[in-house]
Amino acid sequence: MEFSIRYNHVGYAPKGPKVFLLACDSARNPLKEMQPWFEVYSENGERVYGASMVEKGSCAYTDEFVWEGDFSQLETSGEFRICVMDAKGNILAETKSFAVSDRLALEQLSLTLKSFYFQRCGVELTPDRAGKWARPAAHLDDCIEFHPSMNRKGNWNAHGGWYDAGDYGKYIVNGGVSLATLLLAAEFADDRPMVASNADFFDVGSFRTNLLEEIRFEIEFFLRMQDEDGGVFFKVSPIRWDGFVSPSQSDALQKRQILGKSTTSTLNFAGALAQAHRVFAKVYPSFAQKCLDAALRAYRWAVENPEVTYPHNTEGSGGYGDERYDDEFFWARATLFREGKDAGIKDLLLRDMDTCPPDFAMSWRDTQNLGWIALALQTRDMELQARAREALKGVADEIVKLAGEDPYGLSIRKFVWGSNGEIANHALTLFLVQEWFPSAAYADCAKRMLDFVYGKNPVSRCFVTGAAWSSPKFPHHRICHSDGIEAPIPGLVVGGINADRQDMHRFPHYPGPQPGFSYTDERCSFASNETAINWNAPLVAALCFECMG
Ligand code: 9MR
Repeated sequence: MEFSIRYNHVGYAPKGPKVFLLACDSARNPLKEMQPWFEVYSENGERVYGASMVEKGSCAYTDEFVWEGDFSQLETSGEFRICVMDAKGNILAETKSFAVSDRLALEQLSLTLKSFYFQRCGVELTPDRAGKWARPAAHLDDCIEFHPSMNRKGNWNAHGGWYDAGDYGKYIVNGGVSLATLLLAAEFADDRPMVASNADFFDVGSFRTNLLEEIRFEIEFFLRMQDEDGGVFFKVSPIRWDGFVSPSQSDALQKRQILGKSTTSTLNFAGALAQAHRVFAKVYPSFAQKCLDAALRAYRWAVENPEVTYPHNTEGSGGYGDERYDDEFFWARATLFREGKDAGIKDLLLRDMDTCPPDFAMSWRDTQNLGWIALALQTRDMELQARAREALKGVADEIVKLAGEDPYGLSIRKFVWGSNGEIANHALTLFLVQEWFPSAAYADCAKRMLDFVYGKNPVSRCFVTGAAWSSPKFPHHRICHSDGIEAPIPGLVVGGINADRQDMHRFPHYPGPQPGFSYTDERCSFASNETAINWNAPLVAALCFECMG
């Protein structure tokens, strides 16, 4: 029989919840009514806390029996270890040392925000900012052809933007939802103090300055992706999937093309750029106006072209296929309404609210929560605002309820592709609702979800590169595997546990047959070990809320 401790490998905040699990690889309780207990030791071996573990029961997705330990009362900073014992004092399991410090969330925030810089396409990454991961400019994409399916002659300038993930594609729908998520963080971080003075954590001044600079880099690319008629192209991709080569090698090996336009990419663009207007108005007013004008032109194109499907070509890139448009319409309309645009939008919004109820979180496919959030934040119509806030509160309450029923504290009920992104997004929903309905329960639940991402999970892995001893070493990420640097680029969250295991034909070594063990730190595991901007973005936003206290 084996016992393991599931805990946050990076550590905990002094004032935050501090929980961990003891998991035994048997679905039935082997200790019967003899409750295990734990002790926490400081760096010099002193016992600083002790308590008994609380039975959580069996975990259906891992076939484990699980107990929870809570040492939230320990509020001192330092390095600690936990040891769990049975009733007779026999040691069942021990942790490695971890930190209790109010710098941790800020360090992780800066690490994951920086990961967007490392995803930049078409520009040189300089040693002063990129360190050993510096690389020359490649994939300039400033003069590329249209995909044959578009039947269009000439070239297009689609320079810049972030690579989507471990591949070298650039996709508007995923870029847009990532932008919107980061823009939310920017809105809230506006003039709120972080837990500590933060300038030393970031490259160019404060968190907000770095964040805005990174967001603007992607928006400049977005603006280039808008066609003269207002419609927005869907993606830029290599002709065939790249091997594990560097951007420069990929450039030498094959051409890149532009594909699209679709209703989803165009509305996604409209939603993200209308929100950008709000965020940039104070700092770069003329840029902000450009974003709003572009958003309106995109929205009008979509109204004229309400059901243009996505390009189905996946020979060199992912599909991001989505045949439902009402949630994207809702998002675009709600953000435009918030920016003062009307022209019949409000009537349509009322209909959208009925057809697109809020979900636990947003995703690249289901974007209605971005509509609900925009309505909850706007001040043009207080009745709509109250309705939106209540609706999101209902969702947050459901998240808290579900999380309370799960041994690992999760509100997701299936591990899908990018589960870590989904978990971070659920946490983000809670942090947002906490802004309108202050209650410790929301933030507490959200922080426990972040613990999962940083190590308190069935595979005992910190899912963010470069963050802890158990971080992924072999992410499915082309740059990481071609740059000659042993350590992967830091700050990238990998997709994580994915019960669908779409990569079995690549022979990954998953640690067990149960759904909860569907993660492996191997390059071949694109279904569990890839990183993507839409998973990094909610992690940045959730950490930002955590840092704001
Ligand atoms: O995150 C996407 C996931 O929801 C889909 O199920 C999956 C298969 O279509 O694709 C994921 O997105 C990938 C995209 O298609 C291409 N770039 C890498 C993305 C992350 O794996």
